[in-house]
Amino acid sequence: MACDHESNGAQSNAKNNYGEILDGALAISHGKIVWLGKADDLPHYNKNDVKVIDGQGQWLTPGLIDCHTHLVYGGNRANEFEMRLQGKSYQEIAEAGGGIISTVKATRAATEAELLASALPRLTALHQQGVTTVEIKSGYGLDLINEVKMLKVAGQLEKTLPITVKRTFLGAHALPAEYKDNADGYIDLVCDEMLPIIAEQKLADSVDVFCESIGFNLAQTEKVFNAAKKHGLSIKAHAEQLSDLGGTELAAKYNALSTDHVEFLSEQGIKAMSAANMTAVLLPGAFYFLRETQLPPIELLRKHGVAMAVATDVNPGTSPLCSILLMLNMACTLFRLTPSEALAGVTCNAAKALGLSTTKGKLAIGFDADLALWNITQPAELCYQFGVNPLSALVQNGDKVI
Ligand code: DI6
Ligand code: FE
Repeated sequence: MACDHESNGAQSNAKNNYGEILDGALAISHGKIVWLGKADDLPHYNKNDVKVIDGQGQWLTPGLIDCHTHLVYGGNRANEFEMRLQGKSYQEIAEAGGGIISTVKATRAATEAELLASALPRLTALHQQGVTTVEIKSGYGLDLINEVKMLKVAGQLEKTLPITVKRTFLGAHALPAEYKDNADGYIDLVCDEMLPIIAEQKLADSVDVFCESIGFNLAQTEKVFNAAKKHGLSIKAHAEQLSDLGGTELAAKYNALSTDHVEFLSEQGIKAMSAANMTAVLLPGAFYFLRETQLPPIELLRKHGVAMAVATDVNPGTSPLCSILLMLNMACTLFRLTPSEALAGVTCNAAKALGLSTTKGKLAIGFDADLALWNITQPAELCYQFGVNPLSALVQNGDKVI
């Protein structure tokens, strides 16, 4: 797959390279890959000492990684979907108490158990399509108690399903009603009260900000990045989704892992990402669901050797789509990624976007044995066909879980 982004050169998103080993074999010990190569070259082993899984000629890939979701939330927004189809705009719906704030109300009203129960089918759907690592953001609590509640639920999900969960604190997602007209006051709350406690209780790995005209401005975003840095958390940004505010260049200055969405990203922003070795996370589900027309600058990302990840962005407002395989298809049909690039986007480049590029997202010695076995005849099938689930086995940390 198009994974050699470490070279950080123009060829880094090589268009048609899966790095395949035909008639291959792979050995696992203590949850790690310890050998891989041609089956004929497999070192001698004693059949009584090992458990053998016969792949029967199917294709084995790394377990898939969904590096951007908001899958813990209360309620849903199907009513707003209907309203939009009857001609109401996103703005009108938000003014009538809908939008992100309606999900905040439902999330605050839900107990941890209720949030867990509603998130589980969404995560299960991803898992059944080969996802072994998922990132889950907070951002529908918007106060300490409810942001902590969401992050705890994300942690419980990891204990409920055999899946690795990375958590991201997105307190700076939207302005809660009680801080209307006081965005700076809310950012102080995020930086001075929420973030230190969340970091201390180890409830998150990263911090994210919705840097946008309808989100938070550059100065507010920078405050959150500074606080994240101070507390040793890595940084991500929702930026350049609806306009080009320059959030990506700011994120690059703070050595962020990724900028996500990026439809409006400029070449200057891309150069900054390349210099900071950041990943661009493409979210074709939100592009599709919002009927966005501005395409992300794929050709320029290729030109500057910026690694591209692909994720679902599962959320109730702009991407209620719990299918990583659908995202593979959309990344190719809507964004014109090659299947090799799209597959790199849900494996090695998704790992990079989560700071996991030395342990996950590749079939390589020393990497975690997270593996997906597919009943397909060529890798492009994972991007090409949709609606039939070709997953035939899933291994997480060396254990067969499907
Ligand atoms: N960008 C998005 O597309 C989602 N959040 C964000 O920062 C929207 C979330 C929602 O509408 O609930
Ligand atoms: Fe998002």
